[in-house]
Amino acid sequence: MRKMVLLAAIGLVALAAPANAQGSKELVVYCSVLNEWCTLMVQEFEKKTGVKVTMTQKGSGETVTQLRAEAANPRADIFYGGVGDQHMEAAEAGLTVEYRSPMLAELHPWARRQAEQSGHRSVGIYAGALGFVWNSELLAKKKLDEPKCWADLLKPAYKDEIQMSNPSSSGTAYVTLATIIQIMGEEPAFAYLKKLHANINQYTRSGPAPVRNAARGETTIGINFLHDGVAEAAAGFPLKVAGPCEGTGYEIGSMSIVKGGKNPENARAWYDWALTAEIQNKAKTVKSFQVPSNMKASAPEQMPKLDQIKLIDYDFARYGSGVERKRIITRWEKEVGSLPK
Ligand code: S7P
Repeated sequence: MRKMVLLAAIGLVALAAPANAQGSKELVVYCSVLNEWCTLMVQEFEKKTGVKVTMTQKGSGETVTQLRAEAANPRADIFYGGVGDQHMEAAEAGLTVEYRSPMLAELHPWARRQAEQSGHRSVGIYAGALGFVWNSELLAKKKLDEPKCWADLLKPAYKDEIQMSNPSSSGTAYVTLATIIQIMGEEPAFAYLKKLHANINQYTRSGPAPVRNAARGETTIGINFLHDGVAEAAAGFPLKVAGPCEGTGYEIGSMSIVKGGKNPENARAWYDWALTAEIQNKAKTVKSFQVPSNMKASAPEQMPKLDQIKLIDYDFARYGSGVERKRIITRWEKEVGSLPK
């Protein structure tokens, strides 16, 4: 009888507390910033807490796809970094949980707004503007002008010289579509994207890929987050960047706690720690030059300042919505992505 009572009690405890929740020394992070930054975060967190971190690096679009696939049996605890729209999508799909970090008060209003708009299922960790990145040596060799405006990208001289990522897999590309729609209006934007198609040599799977390809001379121009271009320039590649003259959109790179993760206490510890100025200041040491969300952290010198770029009033609530996102991407696939080259 006593044995049965004991077994029942153990059963109840097991139900009440998720596996590994108490005293766990593990954490699984799906990381969507550049690999060097992911590795730095893992090393610093392990050093500080003694927790063993298992990290997988993937773009934010691909990470949301993976979180959806694993929803019945989640493997990850934290989705760190990546385009804020993707975190909104994950929140809307019920893949992440609400958490109000005590660190919220230290964050810029734009980072707190991401928290509020996602029902506190995510929070902003950095911001970065979208624009053009080009290989200045290749551009000079081909006697092409520097791109200054979205309108410039339609020039016949740029035929097959431009790369952008594919909105079906990349959050960066989705920000590009949403930006062009907000600047031009939807119908003119789609007319523009169809013309732009003639000048695109490849739609890459991941967002930062066009920058890497421009650095290595595999494309002349990329449509990217400017900080990714500045990172490759800092590594010695002949890259230049510019914000478009008509204005441009931006991302609020975000972080979320995965629903059903096995190590919720460690996830919250990572979340609070990742919002501190101390760790955010270290991103630039590994050439990640986004604007940090903690107001006490310093913005990297290397980046074009956000107040010197013509930023649009990006409608995160509308363009972060899953329904709108699906509608725009489906329309793009049907009307643009499927066009012959
Ligand atoms: O610096 C890296 C960066 O551009 O990559 C993130 C994101 O994972 C891009 O994902 P996609 O492949 O889905 O476009 C950005 O948040 C970040 O700024």
